[in-house]
Amino acid sequence: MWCEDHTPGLNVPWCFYDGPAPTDSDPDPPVDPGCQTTIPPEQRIDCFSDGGASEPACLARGCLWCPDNTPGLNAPWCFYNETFENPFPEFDAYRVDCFPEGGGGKDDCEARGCYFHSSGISGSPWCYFPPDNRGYTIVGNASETSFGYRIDLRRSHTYTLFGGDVDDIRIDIEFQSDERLHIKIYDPNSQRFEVPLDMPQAGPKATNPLYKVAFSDDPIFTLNVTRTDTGTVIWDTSIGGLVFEDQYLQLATKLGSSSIYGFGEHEHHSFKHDLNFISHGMYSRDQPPTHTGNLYGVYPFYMSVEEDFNTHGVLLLNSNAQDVTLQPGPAITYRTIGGVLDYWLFLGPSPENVVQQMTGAVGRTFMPPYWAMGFQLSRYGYDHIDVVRTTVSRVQAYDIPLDVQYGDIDYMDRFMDFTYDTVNYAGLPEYVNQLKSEGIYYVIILDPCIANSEPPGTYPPYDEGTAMGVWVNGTDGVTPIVGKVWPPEGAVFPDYTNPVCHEWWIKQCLDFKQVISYDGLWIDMNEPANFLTGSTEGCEFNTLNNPPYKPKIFGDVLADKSLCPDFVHYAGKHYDVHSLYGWAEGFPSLEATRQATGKRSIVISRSTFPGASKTVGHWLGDNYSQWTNLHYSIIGMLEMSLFGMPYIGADICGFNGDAQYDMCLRWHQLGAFYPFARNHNGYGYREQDPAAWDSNFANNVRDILHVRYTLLPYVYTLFHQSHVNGSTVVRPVMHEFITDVNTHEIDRQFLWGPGLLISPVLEQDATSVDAYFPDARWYDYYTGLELSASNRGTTTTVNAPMEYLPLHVRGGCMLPTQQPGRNTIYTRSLPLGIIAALDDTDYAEGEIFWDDGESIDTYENGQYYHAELHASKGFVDAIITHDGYRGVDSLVWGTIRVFGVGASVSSVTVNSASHGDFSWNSGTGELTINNMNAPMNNDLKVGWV
Ligand code: MIG
Repeated sequence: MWCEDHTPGLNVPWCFYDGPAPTDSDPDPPVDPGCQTTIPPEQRIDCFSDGGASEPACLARGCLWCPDNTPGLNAPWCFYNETFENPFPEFDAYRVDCFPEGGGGKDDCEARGCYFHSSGISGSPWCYFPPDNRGYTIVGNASETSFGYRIDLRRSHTYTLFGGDVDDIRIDIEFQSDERLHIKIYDPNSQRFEVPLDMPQAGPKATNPLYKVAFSDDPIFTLNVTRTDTGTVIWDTSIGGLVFEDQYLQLATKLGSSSIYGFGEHEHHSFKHDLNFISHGMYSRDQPPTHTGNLYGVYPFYMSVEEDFNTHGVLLLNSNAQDVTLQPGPAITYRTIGGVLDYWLFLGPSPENVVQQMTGAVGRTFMPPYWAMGFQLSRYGYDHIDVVRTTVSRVQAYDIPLDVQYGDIDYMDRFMDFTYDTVNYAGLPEYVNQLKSEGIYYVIILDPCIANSEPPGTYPPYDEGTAMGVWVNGTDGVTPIVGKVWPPEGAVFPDYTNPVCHEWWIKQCLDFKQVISYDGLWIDMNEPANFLTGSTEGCEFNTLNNPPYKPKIFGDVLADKSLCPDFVHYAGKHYDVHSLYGWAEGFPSLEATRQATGKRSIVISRSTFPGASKTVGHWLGDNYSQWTNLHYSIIGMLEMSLFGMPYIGADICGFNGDAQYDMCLRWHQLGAFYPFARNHNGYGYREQDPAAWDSNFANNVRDILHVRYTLLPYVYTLFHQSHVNGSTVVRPVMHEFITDVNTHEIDRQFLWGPGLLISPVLEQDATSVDAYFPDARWYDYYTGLELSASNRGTTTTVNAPMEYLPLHVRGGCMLPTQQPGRNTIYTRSLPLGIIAALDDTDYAEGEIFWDDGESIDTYENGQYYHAELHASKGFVDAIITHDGYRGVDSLVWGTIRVFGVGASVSSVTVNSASHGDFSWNSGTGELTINNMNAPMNNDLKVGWV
């Protein structure tokens, strides 16, 4: 044979024997017969699914080796000398992977007590749990208890996946309320880690539950949850796969519907999930958004819309590294490597009910101050305080609304918390006070970590923290571990699960308030992030740091970009509490900034967990200055709404990369409707604040922010409702129109509350939007013109030239408004107003919540104003239902816009007095009443004929 070969360094002969070379003892060796099989490539069963096949290794397994390069087929070259029948093809879509770590040939599979069959569905595992054996069986009788059921189970087999099997487990099924069902699967003989959230306790069994629970033991234990009035399956664990090992807990269940939303924190590319064996890993991580990658926060929560449009939600309260796989069955498989299986089911039945019930259990959002509704500006890389001054001034020069300016780590001295750079940021304390006098608040970033090698006595945060013993410790439980992050020279990690750490942190924040008079805190890097793997010493090799199953998360090891799992916190091993780090930091941070300012304040946090919104808002992290990221930010917001995190937004114009003009302008239009509306930029990228482009850009941003500011009383009222009832602020369209399946996949449009539809342009060069309008009356926000009846329930192309954001008000809704201005300090004394959009019955209603916008717990203390708004043919009123805030004594109602007034209007009365300043537009049907000057502390009654 002659085959040239140029592999560097190999020096193989170009002329060689075709087969084994002749030797003295065997001068004529047989030629290798080559591959001999009648099995066609498409029917081959991979004998080397664990990867790395070679011919000798393959033959050693007794399998066949036949290279095949059929394009598109990807046939295994090493395969079994047989084909396997699939006895249960109808089960392909439900299969629960018995080799989740990858690999697993037939023998390895069967050694786990699992089935090995080929599958007709791509992505369906070939090694899967048998549905009807290999599980647990009931010990004795399942007992009915005062709260529901307690069931003791025993392992029915001797197989194992990763060892550490728990033979005896217990399930408590608590009928906590008619809507809330708690199912906890745990080890009754050994205390395992449980998430320290203050969850509702079991009381007497609910009397009229929306759910029914059944179980069977034939031949293994399975659990079945259905909706009482429809019989719809919520959960049905009869697909097998219940595993309870020390470091591997798994539960799989059939679902009654393929309409699944949620799980986080991820960058998802559609709001509604693809169930084709897609996995979602969860473990908090300093990770710029990457499709399907585990990001900063952890939310093991999904919402499901049943086929008859009832909705339910399920929370797995577990903080260990974990993943879920969605199967097309539909089904779901949960896998976590620690803790217990602690499920909370919320039966809705509406999507808003589900979010209200979930937040009712984990905790509802903090009430943001009014100024937090305003526009906010930030960047990483204001290298000098003069750059901040220049930026703020030019934004002010264009009269662009601005409520909050941020200080990123640039303000610090060598990136150390509780210091500022007295060279490049000389004069910062005075500048912050100046901003405040102009009505602009200042929020500073704080990273968790504290420099550990300053000369003793020069850096109190470290000295005091060390004295109080507040750091995360190594495995001995007493020696603080050291990482490199911000600050990069070496830092210790505060253990926010320790109450003593709270004291220390609050004191540092209070002390620093004397230096920089900040108004709120931005807590970053709290996954916790580390530029090293584990610590300066790395990590030991052990079962916590190197668990037998690593969930489908980024990094070769759990310690990647973070701490070693065997490090010790007050509340447990880092292994268990890792994803709770940011959640735990939120509490003392809000407490600190509240004590420091004496006001309601805000904390914005990067890593969050269910219940975190009690103390913090969240931004979607280090996104990219790319068009695709506009769309993803809507999906991210919608998901955070489901997770009960309403104060949410993405970095407007993107963090990573240089923004471009059109994209950044469109992004301001979209971002004007982020509840947390902040333009933030990464280090070294081109300036992207709204005044950094040209006057056309700046004027457009001012205009759209004026629309936002006009609607601030509405969004503030939505936050009040979220704080009190747990409803969403940014609301999926689906939530309001659940019986319209066309709304179930909408993730390019979103609502503010029930009444305002936002349909932004998300693509380069587009000058129109294909917007879906569910069946309702819709009015153009700007002109009051009603959408034509023939477009109801259809996708309609709406014009959207460069300077225009399509906004529509829904018939039936009333939105409180206020005259816009350069920031909320000014606007809060301007006249308020009302937009009333009449529905098919010529009716509309709404409400307004108003208080001083900054005191803590004004609702709880009764120091607020609340009015119900009503409108119909011929009248609008605002009826006060609570009058506990005297600040309204100096406020007036100014303007009312009524949409959908079909007949001409000849006269108007305001509180019984004739009022001449009105107009009715025959082209649009909008009645506008101006300059009413009606006192807000009286009921308002406006009539017309
Ligand atoms: O290593 O503080 O996500 O918003 O500007 C980067 C600097 C640390 C990450 C945050 C980003 C912030 C940046 N921080």
